[in-house]
Order: sequence, then C-alpha cells, then structure tokens
Amino acid sequence: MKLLVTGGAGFIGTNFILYWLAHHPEDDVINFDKLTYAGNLENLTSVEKNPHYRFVQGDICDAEHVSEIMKGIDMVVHFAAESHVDRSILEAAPFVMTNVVGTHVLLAASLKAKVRRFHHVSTDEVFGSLKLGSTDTFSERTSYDPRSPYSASKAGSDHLVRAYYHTFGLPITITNCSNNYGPYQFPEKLIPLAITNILEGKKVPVYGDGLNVRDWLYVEDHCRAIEAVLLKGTSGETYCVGGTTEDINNLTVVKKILAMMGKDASLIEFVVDRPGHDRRYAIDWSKIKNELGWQPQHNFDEWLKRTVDWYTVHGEWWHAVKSGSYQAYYKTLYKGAV
Ligand code: NAD
Ligand code: TDX
Repeated sequence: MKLLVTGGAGFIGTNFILYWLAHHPEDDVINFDKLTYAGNLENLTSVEKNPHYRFVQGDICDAEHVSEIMKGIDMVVHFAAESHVDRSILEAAPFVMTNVVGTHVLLAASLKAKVRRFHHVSTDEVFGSLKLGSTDTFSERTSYDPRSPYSASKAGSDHLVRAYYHTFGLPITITNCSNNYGPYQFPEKLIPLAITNILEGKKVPVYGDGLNVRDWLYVEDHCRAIEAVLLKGTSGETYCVGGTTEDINNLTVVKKILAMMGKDASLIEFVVDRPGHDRRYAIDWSKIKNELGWQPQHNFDEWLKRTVDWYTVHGEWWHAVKSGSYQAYYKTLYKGAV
C-alpha cells in the first residue's frame, strides 16, 4: 500500500510515520510537508534512508504539485495544518488558507486520483466548549460550535471532507481527537512549553485561573486509532478519539510536571487569559471502542513522566526549535510576562 502523509514533519505526523513504518514495513510512505516553523525533518532522520520512505517538500495549497504527488496513492492521511490556537488569534489568515483551502486542494486531487481512502485528522475543538463541572462529553453526534479561528478553520475542513463523500462519493473517514502529548511536540503547546521552560529555569505561563480542562491523549494511542480507522473503519464515518484522563485542569497538569521535575508551584506565573478560551473538553470514545476495538492504553501520569524524560534527554532538539523566530513569537504572545 502507498500512503501519502501530509504534514509528516510535524508532531503527530512524525509519530505516525515512525509508527507506520515500524508496524507496516512493506508499505510505502510519502511525507508531503511545507516545512513551516512547525515542521522539522530532524524528527525523521532514523527513517530517511528507508527505501519505503520519501520526503517531498510542498504546500497542500499548490494544486499542481499536489495532483502530481497524488499519482498512484492508495490512502491519504491528512495531518498538515496550522495547529496552534494562540497563533490563530494573532493571525488567522494562514489558518484559513492551509486548513480550509489546502484541505480542499487535497480533496479535489484525491477524487481525481481515485484514492481508496482520504483520512482527515481533526480535533475535538470543532465542538466548542463544555461547562466546567458538568459530565457532558463530545461525541460524533455533537453539533459543531467552533470558537477560535483555528477550530473554525478545522470545522470548515471537516465539512468539506464530508461534502466530498456525500456529493462525489470520495471514500473518506474523519477522526476528531483531543489534546495530544508526547515526543516531538513543538514547545508552543502547554506540556512541552512547561517542560522546556522549567529546564531553562523559566516560569510556566498559565492562562486565566488555570481551571480549564483538556482531555489528554498520548500521541501513540492517537496513531493506533488512525491505524484502526484506516484498516477497519467505514467510509463516510467519523470517530472521536480521546485519552485516559478525567477532568484534569491545566493547573494540575503543570503542578504534576513541576513535581516530576523536582520543582514547586513558585514557578507558575498566571498570565492574561486566552481570548475565547474554551473551558472544558471531554471525549466519549465509545464508538471507536465498540466498532473498531480501539481504546487508549497509555496512562497519563506514567506517559507524562516519560514525556518529561524525553525532553530532558533531547535538549538539542528543543533548543534548536526554540531559537530564532520562536523568540519573537514568544515575546509577542506573552508580552514579557514570562
Ligand atoms: P504541527 O503544527 O506540529 O505540524 C503541522 C505540520 O504541517 C508541520 O510539519 C507543517 O510544516 C505542516 N504544514 C503546515 N502547513 C502546511 C502546508 N500548507 N502544506 C504542507 N504542509 C504544511 O501539528 P500537529 O500537532 O502535529 O497536528 C497535526 C494535525 O492534527 C493537525 O491537523 C491538527 O489540527 C490535528 N490535531 C492536533 C492535536 C494536537 O493536540 N496536537 C489534537 C487534535 C487534532
Ligand atoms: O502557555 C500556555 N498556557 C496555558 O495555560 C499555553 C500555550 C496553553 N495554556 C492552556 C490553554 C489550554 O487550555 O493550556 C491548554 C492547552 O493549550 P494548548 O497546548 O495550546 O492546546 P489547545 O489550545 O487545547 O489545542 C490543542 O489541542 C487540540 C492543539 O494545539 C490543537 O491543535 C488541537 O486541535
């Protein structure tokens, strides 16, 4: 089988390619990635000489290049996106371009190339925000209610993917998953930002009152969920994917990391809240469990610790990532508060 993975040099795409080549060594994987600030080929040096792996630098908005690369592809696994909510608040246009227009370019090319499956990797953020203290969860039946430019652009892409299924018969699947954590995550996201700031002796910025809740999913569990959907999922279907945590708030996550690193709460800096900050996410993943036999296997405390250890050992990786344009972004977002 020949897979086209878009955004394979980013956090989840990298983990997916490493997972897929290890578990399906007979398959060919093309990694099509623009290499934005979030893309890093250093992540994939262990497979760059694998004859079943090929990297192509390109933009999913480039219709000519995408249609060229699509020839002979069996399945598309679409990760490429602008993925950080805070950046979408600073500048929304690249999110509309890559997440909406880029996804449409891929859909049109996939239809023309008659791919067997177009799998779209999406997010629980399209469902909006749940009430703190409630037991409500997001499921495949939840109405869309995106509240940031990021989640609105992902919602737009989800609708286009389903439109190509209903209108043109393109075989598609979608996964809407919760917050991933693990190795190779860009240190703009809460967990790697907290770990690397602590390693640098800096404070950890916590937005607002720190009581916002996320559902945390270890990245390998996410890769296994996509594998299950590609191999056993039904075309036209959506699957919600979530982790093992139950209503754990950001402050608790940061305190856990501090304790794991032998530090105390004095390193926490409460900073101004994110505009439109979604209060609570929680995922009901019973559909993918009942239909495809998937469930998360990685316990949060244990794999958070292993994630802390990974960043501690891979100082060279994140030091390189945190240099250059990252510094300007950090200053603009946190306005010198941390
Ligand atoms: P990331 O920001 O780490 O990586 C994105 C990758 O896409 C980068 O390698 C970047 O170079 C590439 N890219 C960006 N624009 C491109 C373009 N125009 N053409 C080609 N490549 C381009 O993102 P991630 O955290 O790995 O997320 C991957 C996908 O999973 C995204 O679609 C995101 O919406 C979704 N998702 C992420 C999470 C999470 O917690 N990280 C949760 C749910 C869903
Ligand atoms: O410095 C910070 N301080 C802080 O309190 C940062 C960067 C974040 N936060 C809070 C905001 C959120 O409540 O921590 C929580 C997690 O924030 P992020 O890591 O930025 O993730 P989130 O906004 O929840 O979105 C993530 O999960 C869903 C991914 O970035 C998305 O791509 C994915 O779709």
